[in-house]
Amino acid sequence: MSESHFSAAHWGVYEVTPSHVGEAPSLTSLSSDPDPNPIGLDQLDPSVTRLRVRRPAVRRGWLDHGPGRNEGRGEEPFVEVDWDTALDLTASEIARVRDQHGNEAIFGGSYGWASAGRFHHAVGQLHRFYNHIGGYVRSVDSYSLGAGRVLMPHIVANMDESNASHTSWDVLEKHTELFVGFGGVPLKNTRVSSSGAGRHRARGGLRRLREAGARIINIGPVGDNLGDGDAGEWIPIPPNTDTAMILALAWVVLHDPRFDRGFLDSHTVGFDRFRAYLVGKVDGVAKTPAWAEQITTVPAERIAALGSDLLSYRTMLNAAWALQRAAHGEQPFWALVALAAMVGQIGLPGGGYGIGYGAMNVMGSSHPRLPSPVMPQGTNPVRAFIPCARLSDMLLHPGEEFRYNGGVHTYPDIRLVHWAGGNPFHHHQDLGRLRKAWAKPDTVIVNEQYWNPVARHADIVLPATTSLERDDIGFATREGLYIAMRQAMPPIGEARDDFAIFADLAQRLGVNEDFTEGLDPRGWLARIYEESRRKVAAQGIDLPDFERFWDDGLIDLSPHDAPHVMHADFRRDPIAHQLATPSGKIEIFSERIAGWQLPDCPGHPVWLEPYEWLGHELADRYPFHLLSDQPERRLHGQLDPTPYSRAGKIAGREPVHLNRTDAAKLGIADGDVVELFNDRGRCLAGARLSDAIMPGVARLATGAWFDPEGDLDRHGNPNTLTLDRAASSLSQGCAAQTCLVGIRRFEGEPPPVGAFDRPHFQLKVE
Ligand SMILES: Nc1nc2c(c(=O)[nH]1)N[C@H]1C(S)=C(S)[C@@H](COP(=O)(O)OP(=O)(O)OC[C@H]3O[C@@H](n4cnc5c(=O)[nH]c(N)nc54)[C@H](O)[C@@H]3O)O[C@H]1N2
Ligand SMILES: Nc1nc2c(c(=O)[nH]1)N[C@H]1C(S)=C(S)[C@@H](COP(=O)(O)OP(=O)(O)OC[C@H]3O[C@@H](n4cnc5c(=O)[nH]c(N)nc54)[C@H](O)[C@@H]3O)O[C@H]1N2
Ligand SMILES: [Mo]
Repeated sequence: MSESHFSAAHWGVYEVTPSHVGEAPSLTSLSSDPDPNPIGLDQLDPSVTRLRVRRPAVRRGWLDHGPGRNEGRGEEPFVEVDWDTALDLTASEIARVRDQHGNEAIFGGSYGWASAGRFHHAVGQLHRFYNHIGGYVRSVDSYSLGAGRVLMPHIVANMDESNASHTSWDVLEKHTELFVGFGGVPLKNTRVSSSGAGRHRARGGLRRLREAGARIINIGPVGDNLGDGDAGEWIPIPPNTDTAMILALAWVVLHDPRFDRGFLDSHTVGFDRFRAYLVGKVDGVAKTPAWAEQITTVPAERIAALGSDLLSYRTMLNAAWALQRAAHGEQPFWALVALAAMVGQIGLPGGGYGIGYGAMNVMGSSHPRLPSPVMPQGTNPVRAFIPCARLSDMLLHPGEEFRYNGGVHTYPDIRLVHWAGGNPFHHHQDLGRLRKAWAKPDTVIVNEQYWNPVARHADIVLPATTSLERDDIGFATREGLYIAMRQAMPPIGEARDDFAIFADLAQRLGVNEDFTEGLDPRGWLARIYEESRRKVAAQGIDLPDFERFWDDGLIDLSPHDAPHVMHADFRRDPIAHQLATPSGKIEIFSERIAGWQLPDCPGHPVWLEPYEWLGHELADRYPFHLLSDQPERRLHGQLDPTPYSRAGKIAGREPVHLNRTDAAKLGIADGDVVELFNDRGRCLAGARLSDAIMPGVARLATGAWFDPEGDLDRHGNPNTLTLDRAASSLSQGCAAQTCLVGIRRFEGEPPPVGAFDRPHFQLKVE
């Protein structure tokens, strides 16, 4: 721990300078990052470290009465215990549930982002551990891309492939003349890439695109989504209505004299079915700009003009991931791909479609695509699973059936929940409902770094280290770096690595050798690095050996950068480079999906009314569409207590962005405490007035640590309000962006925010 070295985080790479013994090291951003961001630089501030879990802790009622007495979960004080006690209790409870109810009663989905680092990835360690003791009920897909991840492989490509193969910014800069972004390209989101954003490229990419003369359009409810100064066009559109506009653009393209079927005939299937729908042969409604205007409020002439422009220029059509995190979220993605196919530029430099320029840093990278170092997880003998966003449904409705991706499955009966590296009290919708569901299992075990809402809702809390407190390897897809993440400081309190925690649980359950394979962390790092190095060598790139890499600290792959065009091979030769869809082509109509006869996801893109939206009668009671978008100053709930995150709050509460005219009508001034409410819950927030948000829309970012007092969240967590209903029976994806709320000024003295208080501890009374 002597000289300066590196550490990777999802939001960037740090240069770490150790300090004197007993003092925190100092963190700065990677010097070669052209657009570093401040997230996490202040994570060692005492106001943050005071919230670390220092010792294992057990909920009072669970300690006194054992499993199954759940009333006090999330309410009772904790009792700190020593590691041996905690591990004995945990291992014997796992053994009890396994023996009495079987491994199908253990939920180990443990969805969440955990921390960067290829070995100590907490979720992976948990899965590996449970695989060695007979398996666990897993979760599939993500909250990020619930609907998209299930739909896209049927019609064009799987999302991992897609994310890693987007056309690079250097190509866009040279060729794109018109960039149309549904949801814009919000730079705040490009701060992050899973496993370690290296050098932040989107700001520069957008700027150079603009300087090269491209016209950039942001279509969405939020106006300031296009980077520096937001110089660009903004077409406001109410949330969840994009599909109607995209269909109308397709109608315009279809009726343009320049429309050419060439690409559709050679590279797609099913266009005629879609065409029949567009012109009204299916439901008697032609999807004209005038039709779309009624739904979207976007003037028909503006849609007509834009539709024509799509054919006049080299056009990139892009959608934010948020569009599919909604009721019928499959439709905007499918419609966008269909429209891009009709425009005919897929596979041409700078043309076609993008799914999430602006969702993460990785999109648009020109770094090489290499296989990552991986920690093997073994195999899971348990077949039962859930789509991750069906968590409460599973806990509340064991034995009930659900549809997913063409199949019918059954919710298992869960007795034990174990989470490491995720926070359901951050990520899940309708937290009031989740609390009821969460009270069902006999026992909840959580490995956590901080006393955050998920730790507070556990029975047994096992304190985990942070990446600064352990050795690891940083590597993220197309981020161009291998990072030797050398331990920068000793663990705080008695925190232990998740690997060590699971190794000790494995010891108590008799599978320690299988779990560790006799290797310590350094042994594992060398093994997974060397395996990755061999695979990379097969792609013609030589990496140094592990010792050399560890000494150097960083491998920079930029000398291997190359411009990239998504689907270029497929365009050139659709037979030799066929897609992994049933037909090998882009499926504008999918026989497979149509065959499942799902009323909420038919065989081609359609407009379906969202469960809640501004066009719904519920809007009379709850007249605001709530967007719960990604937070600028943190990653989800991670690092919410940092000074940087807190500096974005209004008197300690999360800001809710409101249109000025709406606020005036409600008598709300900038900085006021307001209450957001609907039939599901209530929360407080601080009003931030803006012209860059449509009337009728409210924007409250996720991530404020849930701080309930009765049915009121005092801090501003939008998941107190969101709807816990699946996007469709195809995907069962998260539909958080489909949510209506009412808003009023909070009168009187607002209750203080308690989210960052330390939990109440009791001493163990023998
Ligand atoms: N309303 C609404 N809800 C949403 C979204 C939305 O747009 N709107 N977005 C959704 C999306 S896209 C996502 S991806 C999810 C994100 O949801 P999560 O990924 O669950 O959120 P995080 O706050 O990142 O949770 C990660 C947790 O892991 C802990 N952790 C970090 N490193 C370690 C470690 O090494 N060991 C252990 N044991 N723990 C560790 C952190 O302290 C943190 O509590 O939220 C979803 N929820
Ligand atoms: N700083 C930071 N960056 C992050 C994250 C974070 O927590 N912090 N989380 C990361 C994760 S896990 C993910 S999955 C990605 C998510 O990436 P996204 O899902 O794309 O992110 P959001 O911020 O939810 O939405 C992006 C924008 O879409 C717009 N939008 C929302 N609904 C609609 C709609 O119906 N129509 C239109 N046209 N626009 C709409 C909103 O203006 C919003 O600003 O972000 C990643 N980036
Ligand atoms: Mo996500």
